[in-house]
Amino acid sequence: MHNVFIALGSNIGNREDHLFRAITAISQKIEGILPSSIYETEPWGYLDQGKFYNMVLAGKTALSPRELLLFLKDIEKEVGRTPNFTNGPRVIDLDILFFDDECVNEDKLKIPHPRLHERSFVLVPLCEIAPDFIHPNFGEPLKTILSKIDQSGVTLVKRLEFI
Ligand code: PH2
Ligand code: MG
Ligand code: MG
Repeated sequence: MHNVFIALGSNIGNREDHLFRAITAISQKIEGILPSSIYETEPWGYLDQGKFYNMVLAGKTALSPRELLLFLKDIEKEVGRTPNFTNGPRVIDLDILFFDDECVNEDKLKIPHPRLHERSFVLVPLCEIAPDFIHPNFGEPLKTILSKIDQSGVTLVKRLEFI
């Protein structure tokens, strides 16, 4: 079994409902899910869009990195995602952050997620559940990486329990 971290985001429609529907589907192939809280976050990259709900979760899976990617893409479709421009609004976004401490560098799959170290909407929830996890590319714990970036624009919405 592999230890994985996944980021979830939504900024269209009923954002909380989209997150919960995604988690329910994810739990079919990822066990022992540990969710972070849900945060409301200012849009990053493309600013002229609604605020996001973001969270992360940790769990264990037997899937390979590519199988996990396809599994998550299927769930994005099922929850209602339609194609849009880079960094634009989306019903649901599911990104692989870490897969054990593996590094994958393929056209359509980069692990660790190449921008997570500059995104407080990912690092704040990540540090809630795994502050001491060492980033495989940087050799530093996540809490150290978070301490170097601006954390404003990330507001706690709701605490979740073990699922
Ligand atoms: N996702 C993006 C681009 N910008 N901003 C926030 N706050 N949250 C996101 O999940 C997000 C974003 C592309 O995936
Ligand atoms: Mg994303
Ligand atoms: Mg994505």
